[in-house]
Amino acid sequence: QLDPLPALTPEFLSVLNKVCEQCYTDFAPDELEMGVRELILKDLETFIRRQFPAARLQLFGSSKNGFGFRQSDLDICMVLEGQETINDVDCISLIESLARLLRKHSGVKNVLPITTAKVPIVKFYHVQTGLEGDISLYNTLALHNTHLLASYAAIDRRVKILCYIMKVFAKMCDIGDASRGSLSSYAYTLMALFFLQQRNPPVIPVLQEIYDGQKKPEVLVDGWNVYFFDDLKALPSRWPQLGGNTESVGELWLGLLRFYTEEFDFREHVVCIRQHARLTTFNKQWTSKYIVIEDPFDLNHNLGAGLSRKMTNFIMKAFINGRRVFGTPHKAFPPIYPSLMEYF
Ligand code: 3AT
Ligand code: MG
Repeated sequence: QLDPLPALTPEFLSVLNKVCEQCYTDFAPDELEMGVRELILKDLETFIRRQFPAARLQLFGSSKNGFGFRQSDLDICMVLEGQETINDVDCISLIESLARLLRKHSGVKNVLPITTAKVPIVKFYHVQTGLEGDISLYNTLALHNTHLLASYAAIDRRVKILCYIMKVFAKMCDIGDASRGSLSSYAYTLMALFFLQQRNPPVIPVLQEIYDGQKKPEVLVDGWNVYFFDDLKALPSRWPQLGGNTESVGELWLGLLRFYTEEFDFREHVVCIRQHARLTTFNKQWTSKYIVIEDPFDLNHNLGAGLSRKMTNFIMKAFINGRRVFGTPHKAFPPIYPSLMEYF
């Protein structure tokens, strides 16, 4: 049972809003830093193309989705022009050759191929910027989900801020590292977007449900439909509720913490950003896990599938503590978090 929260006073709400706004301004990279990422990409592409002339590199993840930190990793996807897909065996051998090649590049260090993961990658460290990076092959769905997230981020400034706070919160509570058994940043971003779609009135629409005619258009990638409405200039005429929600980011942040601790029934429902109607865990046959997050395109993919019971409890406790900390009036929050964030 949760303790009831005191009423939100205007003074406290103003503190909460300031913290939320500052969290965003402190950690959002500027255009210069985003430009540096493109330069690193070009340099790597030029280098790789000396041995693999068909290679094309593209950034995805938080370098592109609008939710990047200064220190976020470089997520890079490589494809070979003129080749549609790659099989598992070729993928692993290409990753290994790529690793051998990158070891000869003087600008990167700690080159490490990881071929046992679901998505094989080569990891590296970029010396001049101190950024970590990885290259995956034919990670096409990730390019599409990056574009989907970027579109949501572009709809309303509060979306960006709230997704940022969610990521900062996850990293600070040590619940945001999928390689150590918790959830990825991507999963937390989906949770924040789902909350914003389910809020009453909603802050954002379900872009995958906006289309002309009776039937959703089909754009197939790896067998999944990646269609979504991305003509954001036309959104006001397609989604009349736009602008209907006028809550501040502070209200929304506390609203999110309350949503996931008081309202959302994890046993019954799936965190699912592709439809507005609630999807049940029974429906998906995903009843053995408590936290169930459906990928918006790969509908067989539950982002919570790898969570142990212990980690699930740890994550839920972080949300419960967050609700208490952010829901209890303070005169000001201690300015400790910028220094804590330095390692991200
Ligand atoms: P950071 O700022 O790096 O923490 P991010 O959004 O870049 O946040 P990741 O580096 O964890 O997140 O992931 C990069 C992209 O890879 C995001 C998404 O397009 C894809 N991705 C990550 N995890 C998953 C997953 N479990 N399932 C499907 N796609 C994923
Ligand atoms: Mg990343």
